[in-house]
Amino acid sequence: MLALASLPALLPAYTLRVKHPTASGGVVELEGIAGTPTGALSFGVELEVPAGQPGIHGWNVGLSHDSSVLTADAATLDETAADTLGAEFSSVDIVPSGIVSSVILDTPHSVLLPAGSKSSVLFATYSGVYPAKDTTVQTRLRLVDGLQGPSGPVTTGATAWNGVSEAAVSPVRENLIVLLSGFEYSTAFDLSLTTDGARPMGDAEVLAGFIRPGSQPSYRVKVLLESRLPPGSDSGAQGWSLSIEHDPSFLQPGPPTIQGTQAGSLFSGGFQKHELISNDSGNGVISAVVLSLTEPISFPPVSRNDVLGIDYRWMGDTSIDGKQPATSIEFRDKLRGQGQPVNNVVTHLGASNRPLVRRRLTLDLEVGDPPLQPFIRSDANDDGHRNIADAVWILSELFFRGPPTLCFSAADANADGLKDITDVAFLLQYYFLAGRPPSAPFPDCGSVFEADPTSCPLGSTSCGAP
Ligand SMILES: [Ca+2]
Ligand SMILES: [Ca+2]
Repeated sequence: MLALASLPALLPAYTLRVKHPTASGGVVELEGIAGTPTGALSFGVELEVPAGQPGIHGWNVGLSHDSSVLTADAATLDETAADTLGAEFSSVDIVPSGIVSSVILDTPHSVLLPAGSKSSVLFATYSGVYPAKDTTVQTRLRLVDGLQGPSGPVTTGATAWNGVSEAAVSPVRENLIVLLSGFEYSTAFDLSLTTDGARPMGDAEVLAGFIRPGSQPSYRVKVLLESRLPPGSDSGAQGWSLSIEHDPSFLQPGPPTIQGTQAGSLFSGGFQKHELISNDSGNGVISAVVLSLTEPISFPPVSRNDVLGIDYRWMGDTSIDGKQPATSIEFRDKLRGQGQPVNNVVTHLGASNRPLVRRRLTLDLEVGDPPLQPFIRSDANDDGHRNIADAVWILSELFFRGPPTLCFSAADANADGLKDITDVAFLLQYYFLAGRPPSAPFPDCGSVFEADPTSCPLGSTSCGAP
């Protein structure tokens, strides 16, 4: 056994750190349905060798957990430095209340964790059960001394090699606090996403349609909040927070707004904050609204309201005719802006509720010109005849609650994109005062591309299929 010389103090510290991908400031918060298993929770331990310090030749790790909260299911050195550097000796064992591991890289000291490096030295997987609704249990994964390994108590630390002799080092220990929180889905509130023309299909709203080659259309997406509180409730949703993800390679959102929504019309002296997010938490929109901070304003207990509008611009490739791009916009908890990660939550009587049915919006598109429905401009009543009856039809629709013209463009006699009294006057001029005739398609069925591709839907005239 070599005598261990002590290293001078005040040099940059070696650090042994417990890690999790979502840990922040030494805390990892995990959330799940109350009473259900957490599934596999994976953590790592990392050894940092500071620049300018001797390399590391071996280490012992004792990692303790509270076995009343977490169960250690697996511990491995695969993919750690012991594995990738082919350690001469290594062991890892799950023992009561912890995991212990010892590694020696090689006897001739030719293999070291070098100065200025960070290396994984242990991976461990735990499981537990999420606690009761709205409660949090706190536990710690701690680097400790004295856990009983197969060959005696283990002292957490490392051995450095300065080229001449070995020296024991005591890395700074960065433990991790683990918070497990339980929630239950609300049966009273649902959130969904929709846009004009979208249809429900399974657990999504689906917009199927065409994108003209080279175009970048915008879609006004609405967030809908449905409330189904029990009979006798005298108030409904008072506020909510939303976390909505999209794929930035297909869509770019504009500023979210409550203007023009039912939330916007009820909003009175409340709180609102909206952010576009593009960071390591994801790409999306977060929004928080409280309808009023001073008055008991809420939605009706049983109601369906739009609460947010977002214009998404299509950013996907539309150069290839026939391409069929598809993407979804969906609720996903934990997008993070300037504040804490945001969950999708609805507030009612001061308590938070997690909406259960959370319908996403899928855009299922095809690049190309949409098939056009043939029509006769001016034949508003769709009887195949062109005469004064069409002028009367439009007049009746506009002013006497007459039946609607199914193909908007047929009633747009002067082809200015509007359906109004001017079209009536235009037709009377043409039929009785030698005014100019309607523009194509006229007098026979035909197709033209109108500025609004939805103005003459398929099947809306008797001119037959395109
Ligand atoms: Ca007609
Ligand atoms: Ca018109």
